[in-house]
Amino acid sequence: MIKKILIANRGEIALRILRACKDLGIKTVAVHSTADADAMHVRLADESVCIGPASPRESYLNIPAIISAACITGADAVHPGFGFLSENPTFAHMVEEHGLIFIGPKADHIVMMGDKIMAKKTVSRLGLPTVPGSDGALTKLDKAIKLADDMGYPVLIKAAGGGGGRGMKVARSNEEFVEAYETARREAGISFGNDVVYLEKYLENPKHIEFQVIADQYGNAVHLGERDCSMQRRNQKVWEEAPSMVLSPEFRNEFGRKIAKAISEMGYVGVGTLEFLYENGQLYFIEMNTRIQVEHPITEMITGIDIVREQILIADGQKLSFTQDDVTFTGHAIECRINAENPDTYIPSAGTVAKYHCPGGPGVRVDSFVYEGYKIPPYYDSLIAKLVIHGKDRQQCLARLRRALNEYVISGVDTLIPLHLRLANDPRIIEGNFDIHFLESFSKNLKLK
Ligand code: MV4
Repeated sequence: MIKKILIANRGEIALRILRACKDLGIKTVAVHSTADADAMHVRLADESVCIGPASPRESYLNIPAIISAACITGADAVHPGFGFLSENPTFAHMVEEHGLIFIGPKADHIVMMGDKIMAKKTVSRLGLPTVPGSDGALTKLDKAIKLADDMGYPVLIKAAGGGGGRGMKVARSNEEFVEAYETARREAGISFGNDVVYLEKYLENPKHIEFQVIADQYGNAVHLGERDCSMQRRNQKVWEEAPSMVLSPEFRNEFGRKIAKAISEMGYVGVGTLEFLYENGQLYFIEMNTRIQVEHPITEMITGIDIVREQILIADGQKLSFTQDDVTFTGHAIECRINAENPDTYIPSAGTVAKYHCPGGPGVRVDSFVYEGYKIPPYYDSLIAKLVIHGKDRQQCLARLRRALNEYVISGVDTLIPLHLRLANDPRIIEGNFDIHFLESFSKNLKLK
């Protein structure tokens, strides 16, 4: 049994992993930069190691420092959380090379899903629907133009090494294609060191639906339903929901089981999220994430499954303690990301938390690492809390969300709380009528007022 885990992350996910470890009686090692010496996960961990200065490159991305910390503290395993090194196959491999358990999928699967062309090919071969487009990389401009003409515009040119919305260019006509193609390749080469691009039919107004899966080392794979992550701004998720409002229980059951079967056939181990676009009643696969996701708590709220706990038990070589038939979906959950940002401009707002009061009561969970007097460092992402609400149905969930947002006190820095209150009171949101473009237009309209 794993006895000690080094948590190679910071912020709320570090605290989340630490809590799962404590529930399992597993010792914890926190690593931190000089800027995070006073962080909550450092205070609550059994041991802590400073791994470098504030800059992520010298601390949370510093592979030798993190592995050294694991070795000198005698950790058995390393949990990468999300972001930072969580989808870095070299890190996964180096951890294993040093005789430690990497709490995540095999490095080969991280590589496979990190290449968006290979990911689509793999998932398509396993029988899941993908967005129509090129069969592989676009290598010759004339062939690419012909394919785009044949597919019909608009088309989307995507970087194989991209993902999360980075490195995408829309072409709405033959005349726009060449510039979009050349810009996409140039920017991909600069951003990802890989200028390989591929083509997809551009879906104009989709929803963003992602399925959570979990698989043990014995081929048992289970889906935990889907999440609607359409409420995004510049590809940054702000508000997520489970279940979505568009899938019927029958469709969820059938499609989810197809996904789980594909994951099992791939020999995938650990937690994973398959991202789809939903349009005209169809789901189209776009990419797969091989890490725990920020929004995992809403799936936990409707299934009652502690996903981080299961991740650790899988890494420890244990069989999944539940089958697909054991998984049930109860009620509705919404997660609001509380970023330290201006609610109108989204400009990050670092500073000291003057007053802090958490909401509570039925159906309210707050995953946060801040406290009164905490100084929010400017070096990292602006997520300071996740407000996670559960209700018997979506309307009760929204009512509880409005109550909790009104109870939540964070002063001294700007936060997205006012934005979430506006969203939770908007008739289109209450109706569930939003796609991936909603928040951009909602935010623009606000600025005009
Ligand atoms: C798309 C798309 C429309 N058509 N692919 C953005 C993030 C990455 N997961 C893929 N993304 C998109 N891929 C096709 N063929 C629209 C987006 C997209 C998006 C997707 C989900 C949530 C928010 C988004 C915001 C902008 C673009």
